[in-house]
Amino acid sequence: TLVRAVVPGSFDPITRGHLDIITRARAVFGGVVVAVGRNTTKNYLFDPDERLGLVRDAVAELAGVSVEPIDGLLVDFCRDRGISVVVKGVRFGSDFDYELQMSQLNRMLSGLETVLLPAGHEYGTVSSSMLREVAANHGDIGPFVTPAVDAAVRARIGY
Ligand code: COD
Repeated sequence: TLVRAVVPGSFDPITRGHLDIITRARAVFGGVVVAVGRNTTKNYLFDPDERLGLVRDAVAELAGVSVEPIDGLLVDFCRDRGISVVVKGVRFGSDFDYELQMSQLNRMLSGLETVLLPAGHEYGTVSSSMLREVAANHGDIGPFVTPAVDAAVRARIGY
């Protein structure tokens, strides 16, 4: 397929769960644009440029995957690039409720379609917020992230 998809997220920081969704989205679609955005209800550990840099590093080896920041609405980001599909990962029921609500809003705003991928079994329950909590208490998040993300988190928190 030549159809490209956007995989949006906060990526604070990017985890192996996010990487699984990005890799699987790329296997289904002809190209993937990873959009590093802002959820105004969240407090971030890393600023937008840091999150963008960590995502770029994590996907550097994946062919057909590019990374860009989103400033405004996801629907405008997609329209500007001629992309009509967004891919999201779903871990548990609460993700589904949230993604269902966002997908209906996005489709009413611009016709943007959402494809939900079930989380993979290996990293399916990992969340950036839980990893931030583990790291804040100086735990080891190494198995769940890339070495560069592990180093960046340790440097930020100081352990
Ligand atoms: N396995 C599978 N999927 C996962 C995993 C995992 N372990 N961890 C996370 N995911 C999925 C999430 O379910 C989500 O689909 C995606 O990965 C990104 O997750 P986060 O937590 O990094 O990102 P969010 O949910 O904070 O991102 C929100 C956006 C930035 C996408 C959203 O706020 C947005 O679209 N912002 C732009 C402004 C806008 O248009 N707002 C209105 C939207 S209606």
